[in-house]
Amino acid sequence: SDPVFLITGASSGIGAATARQAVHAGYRVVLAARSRDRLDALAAELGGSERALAVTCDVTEWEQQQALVAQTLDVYGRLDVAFANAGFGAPRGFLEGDPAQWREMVLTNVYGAALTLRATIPALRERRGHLLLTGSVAGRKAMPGSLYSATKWAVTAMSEAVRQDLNESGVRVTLLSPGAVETPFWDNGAPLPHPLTDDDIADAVMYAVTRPKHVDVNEILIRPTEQPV
Ligand code: NJP
Repeated sequence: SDPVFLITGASSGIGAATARQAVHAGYRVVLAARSRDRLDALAAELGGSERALAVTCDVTEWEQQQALVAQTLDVYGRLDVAFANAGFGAPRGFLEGDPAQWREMVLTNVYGAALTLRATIPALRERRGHLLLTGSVAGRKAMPGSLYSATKWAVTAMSEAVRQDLNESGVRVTLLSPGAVETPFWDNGAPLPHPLTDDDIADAVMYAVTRPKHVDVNEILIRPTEQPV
């Protein structure tokens, strides 16, 4: 049977672009996010239940992440690649940020990603599979006043910590660290004239997963050519 590629944050942007490319490359995909309608539309576009399974999942809820993996194994019988990609950036910094939004952001970007690792690793180990995370350039370089940046530093650290946990089990770990990508992440349009596209990041994901099994691409950092920091 064809290998299975699970993606959180699959309802738009980088996650949706990756799902399209993964199906094109011969994977069956599991699409996870909170927006049922958008997941259903994408699953239909990708060929329906033979190729794409839409699962409603809030990544901040452990039971929902467990159910996501359980449903994946029930329906498709295996899990080969998991992409912990769901996340968002609360606007404004330490001077005027909204604590309620901060709570959601920390839970989504940090705790949610950790739960995805926790839920998927047992099945990935069985397949000697591949784990990917979406960090950020902001997870390598602190951005002024940005708690978002701090959440992505946590993702960077998590990727290296889990890699060391997993390297003996044959599971590969890749961190994607993008600069500005034109997606709904930016409410009012990306802040650069020539941002990356969601497919630029999906290309990098597919590069990492299609290397030979002895090659573990640990991090891919990509900026739009004109992005200074
Ligand atoms: O943004 P967007 P991106 N549970 O808004 C989902 C990082 N990044 O593709 O739940 C489950 O199109 C949400 O789905 P829904 C960024 O930090 C971006 O740009 O239906 N899912 C949607 O599918 C993030 O980690 C840029 O609302 C949840 C998806 O997440 C990743 O790239 C730069 C959720 C967000 O898709 C993908 O973002 C960079 C939850 N609780 C890093 N909350 C950039 N765009 O410039 C949200 O360095 N989602």
